Amino acid sequence: YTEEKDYVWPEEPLLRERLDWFSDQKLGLMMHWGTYSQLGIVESWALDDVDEEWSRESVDWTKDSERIRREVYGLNRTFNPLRFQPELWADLAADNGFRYLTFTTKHHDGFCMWDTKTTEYSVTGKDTPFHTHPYADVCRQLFDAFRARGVAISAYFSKADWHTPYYWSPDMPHTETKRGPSYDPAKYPWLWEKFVQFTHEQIMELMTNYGRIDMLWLDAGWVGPRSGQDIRLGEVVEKARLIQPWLLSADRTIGGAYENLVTPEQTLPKDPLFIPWESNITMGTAFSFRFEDDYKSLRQLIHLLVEIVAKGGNLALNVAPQPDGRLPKTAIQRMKGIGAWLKDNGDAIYGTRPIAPYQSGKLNFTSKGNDVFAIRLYAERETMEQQLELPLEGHFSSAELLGFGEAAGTALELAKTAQGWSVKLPESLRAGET
Ligand code: FUL
Repeated sequence: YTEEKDYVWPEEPLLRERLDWFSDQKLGLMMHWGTYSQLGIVESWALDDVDEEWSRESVDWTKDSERIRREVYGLNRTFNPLRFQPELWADLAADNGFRYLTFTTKHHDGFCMWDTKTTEYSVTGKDTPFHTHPYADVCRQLFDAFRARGVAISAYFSKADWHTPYYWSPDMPHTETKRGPSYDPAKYPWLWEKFVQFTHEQIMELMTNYGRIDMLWLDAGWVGPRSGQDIRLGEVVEKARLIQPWLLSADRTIGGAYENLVTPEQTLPKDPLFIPWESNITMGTAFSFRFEDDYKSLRQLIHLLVEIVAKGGNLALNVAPQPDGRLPKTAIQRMKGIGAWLKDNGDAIYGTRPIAPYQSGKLNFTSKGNDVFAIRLYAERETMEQQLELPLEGHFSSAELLGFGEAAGTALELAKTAQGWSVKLPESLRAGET
């Protein structure tokens, strides 16, 4: 991901304001849902048993195209999520402290989850059984439902598209270009231009017909001028901003003017970053639904959130819906657990900014105005200490307890020490569970 020194701050005051807003949100819900969810494997691009591989890098197009058509492109014919309840997803997110939704309008497989005129390969395309359902326009249903509950909308859109013949063309001589397109854009500029137009049209449909969109989350960082795959992104983002002037763009091309948000994936930066960023982290082991999956524990998830926030970022936590439209039971439990924790501790999370030091042992610090929050992360069944040592500079006039439901607001004994400050933890708390 992009380092601070390569980050380009936008000049427009509205965008600066929106970046500040973004940094206040702290918790987003990312959802990868599409026809690939039926495979129950790692990603839309992982075929057969090729896990975590950019399988198409190794696929020989001429040899494997039939197999790909059968295995992946045919998935629209069975996609029929009759148990899709957008209101329920939105309630769960809003009630449990998720401030924005990042939804896969189109993943690398090219299947569109909105009502597009650009291709039949979509939820409303006639080959998709779900297209007759009143909820067929999945993006509309989700965006409206989440927005109605005060959750902001981020439209994930993969710039690479392994379905359209404008990107993966069976008719053009195949090149060795890693991560596609299947042909050399320099040799076939007219075909590449078709792809550019197709991509612009799709993005503009989303930006024009789907109400307020706060963020355009562009995946496939390799699609950009540097790799000879220039889709003239600036042109389309600026066009989109005529309709959505507040639009933040998360391009992953590394350091470009349209990478307003930096998005480390399945990882967090070693140190705090003072630019707008979010870690995209899966609740299970993959972005897409898997039939059997290991979920991170609630404790792990909360620790992740705290560490990310202490480092100045947001957590976009990925939940992978089932192919039938239901959410996995464990995902629901975890979301509720996070929500319960945030009800008690949200003040130390939302709207905060990092301070130095951001961490000291198992203590994490955040700040808001004149307040500093110290968050002690406990392992399971760890004993609570009698007092916490806070290596903080500056003057503090009082300390109080946050969290712990009823006990919130309890004044804590505060003392100046040689290294900073210390607070005593009440005896009654120390008897309870950490
Ligand atoms: C990656 C994609 O390849 C993954 O499938 C996922 O969408 C992640 C957020 O970005 O680049």
